[in-house]
Formats: sequence, structure tokens, C-alpha cells
Amino acid sequence: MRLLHSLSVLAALCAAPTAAQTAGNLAGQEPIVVTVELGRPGEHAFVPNKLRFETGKLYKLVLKNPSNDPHYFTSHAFSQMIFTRKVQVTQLRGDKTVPLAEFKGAIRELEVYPGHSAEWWFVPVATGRVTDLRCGISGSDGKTHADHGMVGEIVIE
Ligand SMILES: [Cu+2]
Repeated sequence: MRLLHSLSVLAALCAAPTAAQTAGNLAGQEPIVVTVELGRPGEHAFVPNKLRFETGKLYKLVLKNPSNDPHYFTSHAFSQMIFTRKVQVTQLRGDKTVPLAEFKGAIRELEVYPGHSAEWWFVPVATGRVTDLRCGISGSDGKTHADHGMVGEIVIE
């Protein structure tokens, strides 16, 4: 993991004297939407399990859980390479996704329950490749979902 020396990225994130102003600056940007499925019925996996982001861009990572089990999206290394703008809990009503709640501040991991989804809005601020993406939930067999292959890789360029 290597911190960027790019002044433009730092300026975009740090120049504003308050967090509210930073959020305001980012609010004007259209996010790049990336969707990851957390499991599928009978399958413990991230789909896709390789994610790629670029520093300085605003992303909306949609974490959808179409499976019958709760799942975590956990990567502590990744959480240290991004600036989180917000996390939104959403609900599908008809064909519209409606936000139910919004969280701001440093986020380390998310758990999404079966049939639901959450959106992690962030800007990557450091480059690197991390392989600690995993779901640490234990199944009835005593093994974690990660043991069953629910792991992944994240690259930030
Ligand atoms: Cu899981």
C-alpha cells in the first residue's frame, strides 16, 4: 500500500476546512457504480471477487445480498485506502431503490442481510493490491464463509 503523492487528490480531500464542505464538494460528482453480490443461494462467494478502483474518483459500491445468509464485506486494508463519504442502507420499492438510512465517518466493514443491499460511497486515496477481502461469518459446520471461498482481491490504481 502506497500513499499517493498526488497533490490534486490530497487537495480535493484536504483543502476543504470542514468535513461538511468536503462532502459538499464530492456531492456534485456522479459516482461510478460498482455492484458486488454477497453470496448467491447455496453459494458463499463475492461476485465478482476481483475489484478494481482508481484513486481520486467517487465510487458507489453496491453490496447486494441475493442469498439466504447474512454476509460481511470485510477488508481492513481496503478501508484504510479510501475516504468514505457515506454508507446508505437502501430498500427496493417497486423498481426504485429508496434510501432508508445514511452513515458517515470511517467505516471498516459492512454486513448485509439476506435480500437487502447497502451502498458504500468512497474515494480511493492510496494505491495498492489487497487480498484480505473476506466474509468471516461462521456456518453450522464451524467453518467461516471465507473458508468456503468467500474471499476476494481489491486493486486500487
Ligand atoms: Cu458470508
